[in-house]
Amino acid sequence: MNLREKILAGHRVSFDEALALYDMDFFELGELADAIRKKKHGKKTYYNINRHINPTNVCADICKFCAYSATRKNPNQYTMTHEQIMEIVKDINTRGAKEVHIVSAHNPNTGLEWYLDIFKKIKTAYPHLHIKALTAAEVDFLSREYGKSYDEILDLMIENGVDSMPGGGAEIFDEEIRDYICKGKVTSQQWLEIHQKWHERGKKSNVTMLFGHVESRANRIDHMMRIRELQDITHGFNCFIPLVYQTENNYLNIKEPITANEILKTMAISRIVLDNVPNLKAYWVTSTVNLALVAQEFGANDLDGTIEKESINSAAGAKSANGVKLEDFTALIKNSGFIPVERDSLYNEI
Ligand code: V47
Repeated sequence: MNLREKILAGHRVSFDEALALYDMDFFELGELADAIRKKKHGKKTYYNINRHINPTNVCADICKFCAYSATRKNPNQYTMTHEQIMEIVKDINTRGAKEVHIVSAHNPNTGLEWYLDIFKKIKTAYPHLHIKALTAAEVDFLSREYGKSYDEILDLMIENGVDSMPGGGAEIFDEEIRDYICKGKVTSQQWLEIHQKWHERGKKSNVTMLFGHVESRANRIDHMMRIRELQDITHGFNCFIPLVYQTENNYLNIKEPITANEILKTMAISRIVLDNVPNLKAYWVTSTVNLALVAQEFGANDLDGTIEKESINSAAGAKSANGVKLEDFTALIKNSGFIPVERDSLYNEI
């Protein structure tokens, strides 16, 4: 059985086989990923109506790829009050949002309550809104800053109304690359441990991979393998989200952005390797809307959502600061030959 036949028969690929997929014919690779996508999701492309809120950009960590945190590269520090956050939530609630996605920098000045109380306030006022909040990097920061165990922080999140965890902070798990791009932040092992503990509480989360900077193809495959291994144990990851590195306003100084060809290959390979993760998100914020639409034919079955406002990736050059209109979004999915299906945050169809 050759590799193509093996994949079509639904067999799992090894590290070496996954790496070899980068050398396969581009369209043949796309067809393989598309065949798996069709088997799992047909022509459906999921989206949700969500709003990203990034309540503070003051950060104790210094990740080289980040243009969002307030340091020398971005002197405009801000920290929202809970009243300001509640104003935003009130507004999006009246306009039909089902999910609020809250991710902050690691701000040592606010106190733990500032991070947690906002969830309780949102949940009390809008019990139907799904709160996706706190990356494993934030959990690790809060644990270190306030002398609490991961278990304690995770239990506090649940007590205060967090429903699921976003996939941020995974970056690249390879320790050498990680040390170079974000030394001092949550380690790979800790990131996976936090998600494992979250899943053990019966909760779901996502997982990202930041690529297109200094990592190699082998580093990407290694990243996927570590996800697949944990997912075999917990089955708690809903979605894999490859985030395309944005080149502006940060200290990585990558002159050559990754090509569309390499992005689509990586998407397709992740669909093949991550046979136990149900959804693959083409996050249009970092891939552009156009490429996200093409990625639907390379394994992606989820295009995130309308987003409305986004600060982390737009600070690094992504054209996502003001989101995208719902009618435009669904029309684009339809015009590219797929069926837009609104989902809730746990992938139930609405
Ligand atoms: O963890 C930071 C990334 C992430 C850059 O779970 C950058 O549904 C590209 O995790 N270029 C935050 N990326 C965003 C995130 C996310 C987004 C959408 C959906 C979900 C989900 C999660 O943004 C960070 C980091 O990896 N990031 N700087 C940059 N220059």
